[in-house]
Parts: sequence; C-alpha cells; structure tokens
Amino acid sequence: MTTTPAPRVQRLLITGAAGALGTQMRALLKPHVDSMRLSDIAGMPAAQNHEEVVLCDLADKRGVDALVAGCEAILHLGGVSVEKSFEEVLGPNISGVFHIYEAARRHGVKRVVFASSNHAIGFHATADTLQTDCALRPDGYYGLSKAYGELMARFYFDRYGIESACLRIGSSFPEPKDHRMLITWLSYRDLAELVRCCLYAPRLGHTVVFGASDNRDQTWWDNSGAAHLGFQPQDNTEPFRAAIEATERWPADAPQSRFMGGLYVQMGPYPL
Ligand code: NAI
Ligand code: 15L
Repeated sequence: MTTTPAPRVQRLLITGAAGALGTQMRALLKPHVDSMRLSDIAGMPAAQNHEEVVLCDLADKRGVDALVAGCEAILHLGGVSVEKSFEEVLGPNISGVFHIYEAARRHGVKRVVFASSNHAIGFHATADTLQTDCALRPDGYYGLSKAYGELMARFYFDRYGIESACLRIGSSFPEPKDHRMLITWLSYRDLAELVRCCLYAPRLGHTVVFGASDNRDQTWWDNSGAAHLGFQPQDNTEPFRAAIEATERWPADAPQSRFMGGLYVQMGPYPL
C-alpha cells in the first residue's frame, strides 16, 4: 500500500529571523518545511542549504512586496518587540504588518502566523481566565500595535480569505526569569510546535491562540477556542520553580501583579 506524503510548506518566510525567537525558529522549523526565506533589518548568519537570507526593513512597502513574492506561508516575528514610544513602534509594527498582509494578498500567500503578544490583552486582571475571543485590552503602544496586527489578520481573512494564526505569546525565553514567568513562560520547543500546528492545521481561518507552556498555575489563558490546532505543550516551569520562589515577589496589590501585562502596564508616557 502506498501512502501519500502530507503536504509541506515549500517556502516559509520568517521575518525577524535575526532576533531571539527568529534564530530559534530558523533551527527548529527547518525539518518541517522545504525551504526558508529569512529576513530582518539586522544581519544574521549566512544562508545554509534550503535557506535564503534577505535584508529588508518592514517599513519599506516595496521591499516587503518583493520579499514575500514566491513564499507560501509567513511566520511574522519582525518588529519592535518591547514597549516603546508610538513613533518608534509605528514603522516596524503598524506599517510593517500592513505591508506583510498586503504583500501576502498580492502574491497569493495562504497562511500567516503572526507573533502577537500577551500585551494585546495586558490590562485584563490576573484573577480572570480569558478565552481566545476576549476583548483586546492593550497595555501600551507595543500592545496596541499587536492588537492592530490581530485586527489586520481578521480583516485579510474576512475580505481575502488569507488564513492567520495570532499567537498571543506569553514569555518565550530560554527559561522563566521571575514569578510572573512561572505562569507566562513558553519554551522554544513549545513555540516551534505551536507554529508547526498553525502551518499544518487542516483549518485555520482566523485563529487566536495563547502561547504558554503547560505551566502549573497558568489559569489566565484558556485555549479551548483554538483546540482545532491540536497544540499540546510539552514543557512547564516546574524545573525552575524552586529558584524563582526563593526570590522576592511583587506586592500582590501592585499594578504589575494585578494585570496580566506585568511591568508593561506602568511604562510611558513618553516625551514629545
Ligand atoms: P527580538 O527583538 O529579538 O526580534 C525582533 C526582530 O525584529 C529583531 O531581529 C529586529 O532586528 C527585527 N526588526 C525590528 N524592526 C524591524 C524592521 N523595521 N524591519 C525588519 N525587521 C525589524 O524579539 P523576539 O523576542 O525574537 O520576538 C519576536 C516576535 O515575537 C516579536 O514580534 C515580538 O513582539 C513577539 N513576542 C515575543 C515574546 C517573547 O517572549 N520573546 C512575547 C510576545 C511576543
Ligand atoms: C513580549 O511581548 C515581549 O516581546 C517579551 O520581550 C517579554 O516582555 C514578554 O512579552 C513578556 O510579557 O514577558
């Protein structure tokens, strides 16, 4: 009996490929796609087999259009990745996400996996449990740009049928660094698996999914609305718990403890 091999993404564009997550996803997703186009405004290690490296500023509409041509799917990690002034966020994140979706439309890209952030919903209370269709409550200009990106994804699905996953990533680092991250941490391995699920789910539509590992006290985010992805995180923060619990906690009534966005809820305003 012959079996038909599962279809594979022929060329995946990864933006932000020189960054922390881009570097990890470049390595971890390689076995799951035929080839990758790796892009960033910053330099990165030279292309290996089945890779291309293309430097591009996301704020450059024509540059992004050329970047996207010939790609079947996009993992959009590029842009400002922490809280900054509106003016700093505007080009990479607001114009940038529009350029990505518009190029996706022009070149027939089928799927986009958009690195949103927990900061799109950072002003929800840590006492609550959010579903994937909860209200957007950004905690700053960075979070606003991620909320805008999620709405851009929604619009391009409703209007043009481009499927997207918006990953509300918690804290994706080599290991959790503080008490909050005991809840919000997402291992690199789990992130790569989440992206793989988004690339290959039979139906994606416009999916919002929270990105956290299988952490003991992770009661903030309920992913049942994204169950069709089949994402099962493998890692958790237990190996790091003892060391972190030996460190000082934020007071329970402090804003960074009361709201999911942590310290981001008190950043800004910025000078003229
Ligand atoms: P990072 O800052 O290490 O990587 C972002 C990359 O985007 C950098 O390499 C930077 O050079 C590139 N970039 C910035 N402006 C650009 C522009 N104008 N044109 C082209 N490229 C530009 O951040 P990290 O941690 O790798 O995050 C990747 C994505 O995931 C970001 O979109 C971030 O907002 C999102 N995310 C990350 C989380 C985390 O815990 N690491 C949590 C939530 C979201
Ligand atoms: C994010 O969105 C940032 O990209 C990352 O640097 C962390 O600050 C993370 O959120 C977090 O909330 O821990």
